[in-house]
Amino acid sequence: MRHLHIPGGQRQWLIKRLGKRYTIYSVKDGQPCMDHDRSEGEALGVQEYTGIKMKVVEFSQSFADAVKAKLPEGSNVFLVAATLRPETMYGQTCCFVGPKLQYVVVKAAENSYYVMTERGAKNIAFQGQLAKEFAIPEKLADVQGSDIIGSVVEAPLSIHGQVRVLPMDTVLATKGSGVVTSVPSDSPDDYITVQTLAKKADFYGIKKEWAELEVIPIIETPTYGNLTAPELCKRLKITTPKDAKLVEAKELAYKEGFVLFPHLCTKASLEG
Ligand code: ANZ
Repeated sequence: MRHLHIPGGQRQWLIKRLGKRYTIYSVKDGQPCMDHDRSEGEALGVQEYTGIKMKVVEFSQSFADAVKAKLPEGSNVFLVAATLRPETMYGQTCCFVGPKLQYVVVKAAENSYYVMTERGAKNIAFQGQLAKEFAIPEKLADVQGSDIIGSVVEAPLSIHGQVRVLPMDTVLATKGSGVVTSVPSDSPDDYITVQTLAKKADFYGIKKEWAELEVIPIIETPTYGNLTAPELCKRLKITTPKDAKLVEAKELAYKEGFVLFPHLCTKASLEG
């Protein structure tokens, strides 16, 4: 599933697929909106993400309490993460939500419901991805991120098969779907967050082992080996998820692992 979002805060423009072309679309006017017609967000382009659907296979008690009674019996509920690195999904070890963020449950199809931020749901509604097309989606339930933590989701391509939903304080409400797939082998943000969660499991209200799934090597790079994110965190002496050097680490990881060598897989990941 693909969807787009407009970077940079709350905008009133959404994106609608017209024929085979994406365009900035005004919900208010019910038509495409050219750059010079916008009251804000002039010159903004679109960012394409890949949506990763992760079916909830075990609900935490608070997640079940918030949503189950509001959905038909036997419904499938998916957390939908937005990623720029779908090629790294083999190494997913958990799924992050922002504990303080609000999420909604919207209908995607018969028996199928998505969990994401209201903003994310609004964006994909205008791209034919939800049950009701070209309309502000009706939310069937609200749930706070902290209530979802501890649930188990299917990670469709991950070698681990099923992973836990864990808290990440740096998840932005204004980006993607507000749900993040964690790949600690290649994302320095993800690596340092799972390390911190494992170290302070009690503080975060999780079980230590939930954050200790094996970090899987996926992409071999000449400079950083096959565990780019751990190596970069070590070299740049990054020890907390709030470290400003993470911006530089992310740039270096993208440059090496994605732009230069997107196709080099390690034996382990191919055989896994
Ligand atoms: C898996 C992954 C693996 C990612 C990897 C990156 C590297 P930029 O480039 O800054 O746009 N992400 C998605 N939504 C997010 C949110 N609401 N708050 C915080 N982080 C979010 O970053 C895009 C990446 O940021 C996405 O790709 C996602 O992590 C994360 F080796 O997915 B990625």
